[in-house]
Parts: sequence; C-alpha cells; structure tokens
Amino acid sequence: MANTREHTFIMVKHDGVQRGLIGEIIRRFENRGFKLVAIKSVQATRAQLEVHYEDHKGKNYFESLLGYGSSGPAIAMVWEGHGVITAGRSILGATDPIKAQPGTIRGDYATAIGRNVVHGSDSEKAAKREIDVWFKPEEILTWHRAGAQHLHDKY
Ligand code: IDP
Ligand code: MG
Repeated sequence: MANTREHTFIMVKHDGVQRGLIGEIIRRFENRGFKLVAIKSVQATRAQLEVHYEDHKGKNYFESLLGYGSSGPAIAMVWEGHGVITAGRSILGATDPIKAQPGTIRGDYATAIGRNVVHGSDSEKAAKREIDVWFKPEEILTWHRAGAQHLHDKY
C-alpha cells in the first residue's frame, strides 16, 4: 500500500511572508492534491533554527540563516500525501533561484539563495526532525478527503 501518510515540513520563510506569497505557496500544494495537516505562524528562535538547520552548522551562511530566519514571522506547515517529500522539492525548485526552473516557486519568485522564500524537507529523516522542531504531535491532524479515490490510484 502506498504511504499516503507521508509527511513533509514546508515553511514559508520570513522573506516569503514579506513578499505576500503565503497564499501562492499553499495554493501550489493544494492544487497538486496534497493535504494540509498542520499550519501555524511562528516567530522562529535561533535555538529552533539551529536544530532545523543542523546540517548547515559551520557553513559561512549559517549565521545569516539564523539571523534572518529569526527576524520576523514565518509560516510552518505539514503537508501529507504519497511522495510529498520528493514532489514538494520539485514544487519548490532548486535551492539557488538562479538555477530554479520557471514554474517552480523559487524559479517564479526568488532571486537570491539567501532569500529563496520557502523551505521543504529533503528526506524522510529530515522531515521527521523538522516537524518535531515546529509542531507538537497533537498539532498534526488526521482528516479524510471526500472523493480521495479520484485523486489517488493507491490508497
Ligand atoms: P534547501 O533549502 O533547498 O533544502 P539547503 O542546501 O538545505 O537548501 O540550504 C538551506 C538554506 O540555506 C537554503 O534554502 C538557503 O536559504 C541557504 N543557503 C544554502 N546554501 C547557501 C549559500 O551558499 N549561501 C547563502 N545561503 C545558502
Ligand atoms: Mg535543505
């Protein structure tokens, strides 16, 4: 059976909030048939960002990730669906907007790697860790979409 309970962590970063892209980013995931199972606005702390970005510790941009990331609100979300981690990365586009394809969020809206408007988990392990940073387990809801059989061929 397909893992339709696969989860990914998607964040509209502070620059995405400033750019007015919250609705656009949600729309792209909704249009693709993914299910929103948790959402909240967050004022990220440096401590949360250190865990969230732990793989980047020691990089020359780490301080700016923490500094800019904690400078204002962001939108934290958990999206659910079969293949949502991989598909989510495709919806986002390449990390460096200069290389991101048109049609992706970053390819359509971002100009700089340090202002690439959105975050998405890159693996199941990262998704679990990131969801844990931003949400309590009880904040992740379960709901059934009416007509799911028309959206999925495996469920
Ligand atoms: P991702 O967001 O596509 O997963 P990662 O390589 O995990 O990309 O990097 C996390 C974030 O760190 C990026 O989204 C970007 O904002 C920032 N970042 C990554 N590499 C650089 C860099 O070389 N200069 C400045 N910022 C960077
Ligand atoms: Mg990453």
